[in-house]
Amino acid sequence: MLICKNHDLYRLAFDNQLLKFNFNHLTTVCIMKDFSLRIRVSIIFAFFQIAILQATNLQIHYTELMMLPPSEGGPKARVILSWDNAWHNTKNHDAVWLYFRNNHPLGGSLVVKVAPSGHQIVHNPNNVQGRIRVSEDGMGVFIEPSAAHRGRVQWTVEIALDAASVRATRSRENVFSAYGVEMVYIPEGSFALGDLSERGLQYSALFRSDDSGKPEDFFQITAENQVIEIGAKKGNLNYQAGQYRGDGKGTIPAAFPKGHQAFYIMKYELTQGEYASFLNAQDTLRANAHRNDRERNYYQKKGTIRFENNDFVTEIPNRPCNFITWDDAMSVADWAGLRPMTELEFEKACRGTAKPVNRQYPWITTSKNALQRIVAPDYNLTLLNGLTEAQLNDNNLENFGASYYWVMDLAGSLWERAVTIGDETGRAFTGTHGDGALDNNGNANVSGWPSGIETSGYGYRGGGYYAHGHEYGEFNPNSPIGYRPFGAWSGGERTAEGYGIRFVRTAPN
Ligand SMILES: [Ca+2]
Ligand SMILES: [Ca+2]
Repeated sequence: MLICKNHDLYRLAFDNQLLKFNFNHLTTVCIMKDFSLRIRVSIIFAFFQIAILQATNLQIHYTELMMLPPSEGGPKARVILSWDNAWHNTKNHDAVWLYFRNNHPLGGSLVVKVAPSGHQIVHNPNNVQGRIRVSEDGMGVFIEPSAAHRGRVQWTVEIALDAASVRATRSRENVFSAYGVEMVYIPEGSFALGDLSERGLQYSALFRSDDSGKPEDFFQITAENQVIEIGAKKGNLNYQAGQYRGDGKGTIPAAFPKGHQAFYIMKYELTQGEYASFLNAQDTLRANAHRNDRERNYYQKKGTIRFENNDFVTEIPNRPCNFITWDDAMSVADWAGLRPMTELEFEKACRGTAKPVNRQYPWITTSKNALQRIVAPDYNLTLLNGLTEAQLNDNNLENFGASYYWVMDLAGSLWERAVTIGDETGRAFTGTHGDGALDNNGNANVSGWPSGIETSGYGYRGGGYYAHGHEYGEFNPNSPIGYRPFGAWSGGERTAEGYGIRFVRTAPN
């Protein structure tokens, strides 16, 4: 999604003009200003751009790399970003995960880390109180409304960059780029897992075992470092073991992410626009390892990404991204500094801290009759009857298919892939975040992450939409929170039309 190259930018920068670039129905406005003042004190070697559009219109209007001397705080990124329908209420808030790369025009994406401190909001035209939380590993920052608010936010932020990583990735050709993705904050707190309905238990929902292995109650998560024994013993976590559902045994160690600690989860499923953006940042070899546009029936089954003029483009960037394997998805997560969620985090993000109700959907009720968010005949995820996400509130979650925390589409749209508690590989997951760099083949290389197809370590939750004409059922398109008939099925070829992904990140301390 590179829109300008460096030499153009140099020229344009001194023209003091307002430029508009049209891209995928997305208008990126670059306000070119007089930099003469700043040039007196610093060298601007490159600046600009990349905008990722999401359903609430996240826009990164403008990015500039300012090479300030150490006496002025060292290198900084200046970014103008905005999105609609942001919120901060008594329950939680949303956020944008913002991160930086130096990308070669021919592909090749190098991490530019952020500094531990020195970040600030420098312009706040809508007067929305915001804050910037920096990740301990320097992979990026969360920018979020920090006081009661509902509606649009726009901020100009200056993010202090790690000088060493700027030096290491800087070249005449590389283009400094900012990426953002909308997230939802899931607060720290105890919660309960499971579904005790007869149907839920048949579908291997989780429960607290009595001494004969039968359910005696929902299972409580009371601490992040809780060690959980699985199996038919009083007080254990238990479920009906079986193929695709898990081995029904083992220990979930202290380090396994349980959803008790605060974390951020993507507000929407990974979109085709975001996937195209990921592919564009990679060199040819790595992009080829993950491109999905050449798969059989791709365009008949909701795919929209095309390779044109050496760029991956899509005219429908907001459509959820299908036709990706777990490994494709993990490459995006590693590159973006995020990680997969666990199936325990999935349940927390769905229902929050309230006691579970049998056969409950993420919108807290037990019915899907009021759902107004559907996959339309044109295959776009659509709100019916003129609803817009600006109207979403705690009393109409079921119209929007929004979770207790306002995470969208956790049931329905595409199936959610999550690290499973149902096998040893999954239980060994410790929640390490991606570091922005892929291996030489373009694959994720994070310690402890599951990989492969029909191997182990992950599974599916929430149900998903396949194609028009499929009979509706308990998994098409929406599934109750607790059902996990494929909770430990680590399958899914790249040609699968109904499987997607979303990522999470543990909240900074
Ligand atoms: Ca989904
Ligand atoms: Ca890596």
